Amino acid sequence: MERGAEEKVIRLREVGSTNDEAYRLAKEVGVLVFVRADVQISGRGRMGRRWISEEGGLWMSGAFLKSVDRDNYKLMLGSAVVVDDVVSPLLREFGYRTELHFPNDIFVNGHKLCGILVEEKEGYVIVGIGLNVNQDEPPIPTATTLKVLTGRKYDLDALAGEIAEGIKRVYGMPFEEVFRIWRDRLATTGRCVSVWVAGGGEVKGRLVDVHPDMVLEIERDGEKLYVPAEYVLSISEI
Ligand code: BT5
Repeated sequence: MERGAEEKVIRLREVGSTNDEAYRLAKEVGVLVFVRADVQISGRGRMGRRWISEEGGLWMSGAFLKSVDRDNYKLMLGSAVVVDDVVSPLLREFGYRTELHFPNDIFVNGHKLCGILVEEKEGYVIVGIGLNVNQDEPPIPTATTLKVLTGRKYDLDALAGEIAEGIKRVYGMPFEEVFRIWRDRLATTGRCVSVWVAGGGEVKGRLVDVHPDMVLEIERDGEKLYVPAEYVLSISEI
């Protein structure tokens, strides 16, 4: 995606969750503001999971007014593409390739580098980016950080500004265009996955495709199954 002017991101020392701060500020100030915090004491992932947010990582959020129905999906998918665009050139020179996993995780060498949480509250779509950057050690064994991979330290304000600017641009794009870019980049397509479906248990099969109405097409023993993304609790490769 194209580049424009970097956004200013408000830096806070320690918060519960930047998603809550971004929402509070958007309501109070009435304009879109991005915030980042050095530390989150109750950083969260999807479905109540915990997100470890110690110093050195980039923990940032922005709260957008929801104007059309699919703004949430547009921001959910588009922000992953934006972060991927920002980090992949930094990693490429060290011989690493990023992988986008459904719906918006970024992995390198099988380890999670970035997770994204999109929440909705009273007309707002809140996008939270968790990117492991300057931590010397991965927060958990299944994770990685830019520093662990490259040995370098990165400017968090500059990364935050680039990401904020990119997400703002995505917000102004049509859903179909964002979806197409995301789907072309999704590494999970064609792979064998285990999908936990709300109210439906585990489905194992090959992820054939994700359709623009956000329905997953899964092939299991020659049979096609269609699972709407909102019912997907988790998806992992097998
Ligand atoms: C996510 O959830 O991947 C979304 C994470 C979003 C975090 C950002 S930080 C800024 C904003 N403010 C917040 O409070 N949240 C957002 P999920 O797919 O549910 O993944 C959670 C799982 O990832 C956990 O159960 C752990 O296994 C793993 N995990 C926890 N902390 C991690 C970290 N720092 N790096 C990599 N993996 C982590």
